[in-house]
Amino acid sequence: MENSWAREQIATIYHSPLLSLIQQSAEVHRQNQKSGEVQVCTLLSIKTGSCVEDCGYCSQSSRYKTGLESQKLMEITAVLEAASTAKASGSTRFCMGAAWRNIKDKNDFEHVLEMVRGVSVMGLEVCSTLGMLTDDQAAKLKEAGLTAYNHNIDTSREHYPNVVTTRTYDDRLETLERGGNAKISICSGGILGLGESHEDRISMLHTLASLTVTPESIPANAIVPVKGTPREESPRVSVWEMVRMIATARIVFPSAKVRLSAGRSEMSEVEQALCFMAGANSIFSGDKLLTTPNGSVTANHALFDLLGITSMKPVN
Ligand code: SAM
Ligand code: DTB
Ligand code: SF4
Repeated sequence: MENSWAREQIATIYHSPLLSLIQQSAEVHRQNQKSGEVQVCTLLSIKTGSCVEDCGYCSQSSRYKTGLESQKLMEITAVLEAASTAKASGSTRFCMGAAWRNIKDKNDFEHVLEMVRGVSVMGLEVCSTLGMLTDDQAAKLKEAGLTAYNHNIDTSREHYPNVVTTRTYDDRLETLERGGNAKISICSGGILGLGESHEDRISMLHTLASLTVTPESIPANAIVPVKGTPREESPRVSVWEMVRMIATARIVFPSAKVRLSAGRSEMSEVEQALCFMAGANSIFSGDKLLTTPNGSVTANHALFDLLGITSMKPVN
């Protein structure tokens, strides 16, 4: 059902008058999910920097002088400690990110599998984003207890070559396909503020809606301009753009989590509340995303109290 959208239908929703779009998305949200419930996730960069890819927004690409300190794969115990702290602070999903083009077999992958197993037995949902996957790696991650695999398509097929040149759009779709075939939930979304048009945003949603396996979560990131990258001068994305995108995503994917991701710490409480009303129902909590600052856990608790939001329970 969810993946039977025609591009024109998505375009019509996207271009609706903003207030009526928000009303419609809030209604879809209320009918399909518990509104007032938001999933709280924690991100951890388990391997940082020195990435061979050239994603034009990324602090971790070795092509750009961003001043980021690289770190090899973290120790398993340190990762499990971070997951335990995340759980104690109220997160129900733990997402591990590695600055790899693709997962290499042998030691590093075995360590990641161990991390996945360890986080999974804590009763947290486990997500990872490790670059491109093979079928065999996907099966092993699933077996270790991985809930979801994050791999963003970032933008439309047409605009993509203006953002990344070292791997293709089809490479990304193939990885998503592999995760889905292994029965891992798919987490895939994109970034606003990469110089894309409204048509690109609509196409991106249409691509996501046309995947063989419908995404279980859709991150909506606003560009975080990182000094030294080609996107360092990107202007801030207006909250109205974020709200329009989130509301459209909510209507197109009624059962998915729509995650208000990068850029949230730049938003006021009122702006975040608007995003929740438009259908966002997942956030990253904690001081840091992967390499850039995020709002504090205390600020999140205060916002949830203010808005009467409760934290979603894990599915596994
Ligand atoms: N290396 C892995 C990959 O690319 O699949 C995982 C890590 S990558 C940093 C995860 C996602 O974060 C990217 O696909 C992108 O959508 C988002 N992201 C990275 N840097 C960002 C930035 N400066 N602003 C907004 N989103 C960003
Ligand atoms: C996603 O879409 N956003 C998160 C998560 N998936 C891995 C990452 C955001 C990264 C923002 C820039 C940084 O902190 O390096
Ligand atoms: Fe590497 Fe991922 Fe950053 Fe691209 S987004 S440069 S693949 S870490």
